Formats: sequence, structure tokens, C-alpha cells
Amino acid sequence: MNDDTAGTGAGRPVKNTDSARRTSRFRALLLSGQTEFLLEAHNGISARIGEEAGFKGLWASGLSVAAQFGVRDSNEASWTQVLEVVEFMADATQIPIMLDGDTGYGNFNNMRRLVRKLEQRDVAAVCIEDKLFPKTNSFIAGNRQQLADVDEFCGKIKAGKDAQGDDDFCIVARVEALIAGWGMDEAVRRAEAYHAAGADGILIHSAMNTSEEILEFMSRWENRSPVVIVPTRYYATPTDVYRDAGVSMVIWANHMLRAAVRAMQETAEHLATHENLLALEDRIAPVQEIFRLQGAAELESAEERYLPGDQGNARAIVLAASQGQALGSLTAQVPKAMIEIRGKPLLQHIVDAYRGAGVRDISVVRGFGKERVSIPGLAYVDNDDYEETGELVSLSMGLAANPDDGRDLTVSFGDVLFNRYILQILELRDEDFVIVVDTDWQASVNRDRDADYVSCSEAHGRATFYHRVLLEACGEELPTERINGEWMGFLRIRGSAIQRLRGHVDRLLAAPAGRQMKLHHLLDAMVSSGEHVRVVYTTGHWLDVDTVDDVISAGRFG
Ligand code: SPV
Ligand code: MG
Repeated sequence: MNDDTAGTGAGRPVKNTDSARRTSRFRALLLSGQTEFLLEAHNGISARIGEEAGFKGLWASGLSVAAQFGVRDSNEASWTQVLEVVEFMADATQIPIMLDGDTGYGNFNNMRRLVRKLEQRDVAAVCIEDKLFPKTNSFIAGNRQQLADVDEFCGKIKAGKDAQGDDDFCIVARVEALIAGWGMDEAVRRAEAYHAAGADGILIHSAMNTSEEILEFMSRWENRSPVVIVPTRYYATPTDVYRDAGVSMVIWANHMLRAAVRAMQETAEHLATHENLLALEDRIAPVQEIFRLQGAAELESAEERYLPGDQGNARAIVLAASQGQALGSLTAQVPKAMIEIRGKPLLQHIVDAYRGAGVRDISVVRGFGKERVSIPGLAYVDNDDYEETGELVSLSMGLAANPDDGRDLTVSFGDVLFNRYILQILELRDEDFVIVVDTDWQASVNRDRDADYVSCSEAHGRATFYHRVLLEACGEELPTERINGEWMGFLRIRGSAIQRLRGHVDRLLAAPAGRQMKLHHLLDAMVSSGEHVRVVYTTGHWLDVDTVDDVISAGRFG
């Protein structure tokens, strides 16, 4: 999926990367001379998943569309309800779609209107079957199914062909004679008649569990027009057999729905029985994946373009000037904040977490490889002296670019991956200065990295959530017996206290040593000068990306 085109609420994809019309692309598939494959889809998201998997076309299955509504494949859903679904499918994709149009939902007149409506919705083709309205699924009591009168059905095909405005729109005629037990001669006779009436292809359907009938039809038909098949029952036949037989199109007609149903049943049973998400979480798609399939990224960047001034009531400064030399060749060209974690830059994960928490106004202080730090919709401040200076200088530049406007501010680092939850707990405490402290600090003591340890007015315990815990000291070298946790690198400042923060920063920078200082020096100095820095304890939900091992762990973070 192309993010530029994803999920445009306005309807059609904005940009079609394949310039040919979907109708032309469908016709080209039908006539390609090779065996092509359509995948069933039954709503926008399944259509998009099918497109991402590489299918060149989709089958909007009558059975599956009915089933996702929870009704039977007996025209219980109205044709306009089906049309709505197929429109969502067309909006979600760029590949051609053939609608399973059942019997055309009425007589020739209904068929004409159906074709026009499908063209308006950018649906490339329709397949109609020679049964009577309301139809029954072919796999239910097939031999008791009534077939349409051949002449009446031919009239319907002709009416549809005459109604289409786009020459490449395709009508496929589906022969149900084998299903209804009328025999091969009748099937071929009907196929002939439908072909003569103008059908662009013949779908020959069989309920047998071997492909015998289909292969016999293929040899009797002698390639008079493209043939489409639906190997739901005769699934064991290898597809090369169809290639050899000259089948034009194979439809995997209901497999997305069946896969989804099984997955949903297992999930529902698990939750009903175990009442916990633990065993499930890794087996189901992350919420982020749903957002991606919905095209959330496109909406976010559109909001940046079209919602000027809506910056929310909070803002953030992300310090991302460092190269991250401990990462070796990974950061030889790109700064640490831009290394790829699960397909997108670390900084993008950070920005997504902020935006997810409603913080839209984000300034990034960049330094090393600044031209590579170019995520849209952010404000950038450059610390060109990044090699000679520390985090405090970067913060002071970030503050200089953010005039006081009363809004709260969160400061964090460009190499710390975190869950949105961290921002939410920062907001829980309405104080001038709030930091988040990880209680699981022992893990970092044995590692070769610098950790910002903290000493607090009270060690973490069952009741500390209810207490006003304050920071007492912060640094990389605190004696072990004084350590109560590790600072995660988040500092939230109330809008009315930002001026005071500036004062502390300026005071430290007034001395030459200030230029090398890190943020833990600032916190420590603030506390020493009498500021109250409120501590919120938590465990996990963040990852400091310093080493190659961290990058590997980051791939599993979420
Ligand atoms: C459908 O997918 O709805 C079909 C194919 O019509 S079948 O269910 O095999 O009849
Ligand atoms: Mg059907």
C-alpha cells in the first residue's frame, strides 16, 4: 500500500500509481494467456491485505460479503448494501475488483443499473450466474437449484454489455448447469449461448471434489473464450493442471473470510476462558498494524497540512543531536534517531507515540547527520556544535525556539523508544516538574552503558503511588545504596514553570563546564537549588537504544 493514497476519506485513492484504468487491467488479466488469480475479499481491510500480498485482482464474493454481515448467501443483503461494501473495497485498493453479482439482482433492467453503478464505483467487472433470484449458494442442495431460462439470461448479459460506458468493463457469465445436475452438454450449450450474447468470459462452477468436470469442460470448450474457475471443493488439484488446461482465471473464493472466522473464534474462546491477553498478544495483529492498514500515517500528515494552528495543549522537545557511536556502522551515516526499527526510523516511533498522546507540536534538536533527520510535520532546531556540546546546550536551543505560550512541555531523547503510556502517567501528576523513573534499575547496573540513576525521597513500594515522591539526586555515578531507580529521560514541565527551567539552564550554561553537561546535571542542579521534581515510578514501557543489542530488542518492543 502506498501511504499517499491510503484511506482517503474523500473516497477514491488520491493517486493511482498504475495509470491504466482498473477495467483495462482486469480485461488484460482475463486475456493475458496465462492463468491469473483473484483473491476473495469482503471489506476494505481484507481487500487491502490481498493487494499487499501481491494479488493482481480481487473477488468480491457474495458468500463472504453476506457472511461478514452475518446473513445468508441468499440475497438477504440488498444489492445496494453489497454495492457499499465493494465501494469500500475499491477505495482501499488500486487493483481491479470483480463483483460476484449473483443473478444480477433482478431482470435485465436491474442488471443495467447494476453495471452503471459498478462503473461509477470503479469496480472493473461483474460475474452473474444463471440461477433465479433469490439465489442460493451453489454448495447448498445444488441439485435442487433452479436455473434461469437461457434466453432470459442472454438478454441480461446483452443489457449489461449495452449499459456499460467503459469498453473494458467485463461481464463474466457463470454457468451453474453442473451444480444443478443438468450435465456437461447443457453446460457447454449454455456457455455457448452466453458467449454469443457478449459475455467476456465464462465461469464454470463445479461442486465436485475433483477437477474432473472442470477439465472435461475445458477440453469441450476449446478456448472459445476465457474460462474462470473456483476450486473451493476441488482444492487438491495443483494449479499447474489449470495452467496446462488453459484456464484464464482461478478464484480463491472464500479463504480470507474462513481464515478470519477461525482466528476470531480462537480469540473469542481464549478470552472467554482465560480472561487475559497474555497468550494472545503475540498471536494477533498489533494495533499499530491496524492503523497502518487504515492509512493512519496519511491522515497524520494531512492533518499537518490542513489543520494549521491545531497544535493541542502540549508540546515536546526531542533531543536527537548525537551520532550514537556505540552503534558502529549502523550510525556511520545516519544519526541514532534515524536508524530503522521495524521498518521506520526510531524518531518516527517517538513522534507517533507523542501524536498518539495528542502532542502535535514537536521540536527536534538535530546535530550529527542533520540532513537525514527529515520526518515531515516537525519543527527542527540545529545544534551544529553537537560534537563539542552536551544535551544541555541542545535543550537550551530547543527552548529558545519555543517561546513561552503557557503550554506544558515534555522533554525527551531521540534514542528512547517508549509506549504512549509513559506520557499519560506524566500527565497524572499536575506539578511543575515531573519525571518518570524505572524501578527495574538493577538490570542496567550490569551493563556497559551510562544510566541516569536517581535517589528519591522514598523508595518504590506498594503505596508510593499515593505519595508525593520527590527527586533528591540524579547522576550516572550515584552510590548503589542510594539508587531508587533509573530516570527514563522524560521531563515534563508545566507551562507556568518553563521560565524557571530556562533560568536553571542559563545559570548552568554561564559556566564553561555547562557546555558539556547532560540533562541529569540539570535535574541534579534544579533539586540542589530547591526545586521540587516529582517522581512517578513505573516499570518498563521504554527502551534506551544505545547498543546493537538494544536495536535488536527494539525490533520486539511494542
Ligand atoms: C462466492 O464466493 O460467493 C461464490 C463462489 O459465488 S461459491 O461460493 O463457490 O459459489
Ligand atoms: Mg456467490
